[in-house]
Amino acid sequence: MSANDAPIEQAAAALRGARRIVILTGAGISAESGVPTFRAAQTGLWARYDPLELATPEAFRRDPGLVWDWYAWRRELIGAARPNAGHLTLARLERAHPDVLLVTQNVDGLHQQAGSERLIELHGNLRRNRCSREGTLLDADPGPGRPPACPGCGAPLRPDVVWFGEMLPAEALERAATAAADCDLFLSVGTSTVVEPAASLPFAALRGGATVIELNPEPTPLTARASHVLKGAAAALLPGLVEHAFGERA
Ligand code: BJW
Repeated sequence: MSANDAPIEQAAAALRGARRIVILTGAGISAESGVPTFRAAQTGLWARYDPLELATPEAFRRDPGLVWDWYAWRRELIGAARPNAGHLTLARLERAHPDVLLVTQNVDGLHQQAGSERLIELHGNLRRNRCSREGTLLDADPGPGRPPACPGCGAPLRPDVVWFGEMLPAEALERAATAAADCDLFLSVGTSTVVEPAASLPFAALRGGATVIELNPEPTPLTARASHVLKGAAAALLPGLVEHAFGERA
């Protein structure tokens, strides 16, 4: 690899030589599927809605109907969304390489729809509900009510997502942190790298000696430390990156 090679070729060479790959995704990978990100200045969810009014346990206790309705709207949005070339490429990468772990902060389920199987969801999944008292998970249509009542105990149902101030699922976080510390290549795609503890994962990978590739149209707190920076949209850049790295195998 020479100094004249384009960033994508350098990143592809690192990917090709990697034994253990961890990929962290954020809202940016679903942007081209029509799912709004959180922090974009004009179009992001937090530009229009106050996270403290909607994405905290206190907000749900204060006004469960408002929170339920907001998530019902988001559910409709993601229900209509389809995986894009970025999601599909990561699923292909998993089939082309023996040791790939995908860690997502997204709650939209689009990686599963694209065919990814070795997947950790750090912030839950909006397609599921759970009982706000006992934690019982419910996949099925929860029935009427704002929010509907748990069929087991009658407590209000809530979306099975992680709100600010809540702990992430312990086993998922533990597996993701261990994999990040042990990998030799970490690919961060479409995340602003500001929400903890997920934001610490690429830095744990760097401390473990991994090569870190960041793919994002905008700079983040990771950009200055990343080994390779690919500036652009996930659906546009990921297919070329994986094609350069693995050719017809992916
Ligand atoms: C593209 C693109 C394209 C655009 N292609 N890219 C330590 C220090 C300071 C604070 C804390 C800390 N530890 C914990 C905290 C508090 C808090 C936190 O981190 N706050 C920070 C904001 C300061 N963390 C928590 O509360 C977490 N819990 C926890 O740690 O418990 C223990 C504890 C609690 C309190 C104190 C201390 C310890 C829980 C975090 C839960 C996050 N939940 C949400 C909502 C989920 C449900 C829902 O969907 O409504 O998760 S918030 C939201 O942010 C969502 C996302 O998963 C998450 C990350 O956002 P993401 O994915 O990065 O999206 P964006 O919009 O920020 O960025 C998109 C990126 O894509 C941008 O960079 C674009 O440029 C890029 N992009 N188009 C590629 N086409």
